[in-house]
Amino acid sequence: MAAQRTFSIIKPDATERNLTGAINAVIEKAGLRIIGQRRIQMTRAQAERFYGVHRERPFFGELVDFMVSGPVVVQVLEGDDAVAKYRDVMGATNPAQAADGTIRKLFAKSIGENSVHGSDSAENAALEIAQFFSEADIAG
Ligand code: FUP
Repeated sequence: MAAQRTFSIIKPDATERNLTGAINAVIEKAGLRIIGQRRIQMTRAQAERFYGVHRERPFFGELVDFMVSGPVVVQVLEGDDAVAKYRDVMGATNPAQAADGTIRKLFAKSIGENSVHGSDSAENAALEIAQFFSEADIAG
């Protein structure tokens, strides 16, 4: 399979515990390349747009509050089958159900404070990357 891109966020619960490097080590060990990376304080408008698909869900308010509660690291990852591979590396949304060795099993605190985001399809990856990166800030 040709190299594919996916979008990742290292979330506030992880940056707060100084885990960016530890998470990046798991990403790189899995064979994914970090080809774009920026540490930002997300605005409420950015978080609401990013998680707009969940707007009607009961946890939406808490999710947005959490995503703006501290800095995040937005990333573009590249590799063979990157979307599916990163979903595997992340583990299940709920860390109690995540497989051994996954980022969420290793680091997540709860279903809400679950350390990382990864795109769920190539189409969404392209949209999510475009929300946070220009091509000039990505070098593969
Ligand atoms: P994932 O794709 O694994 O990040 O999971 P979802 O897209 O289903 O959920 C997005 C985020 O919403 C999760 F990372 C955390 C939050 N969430 C909750 O807080 N409670 C839930 O019951 C489900 C999701």
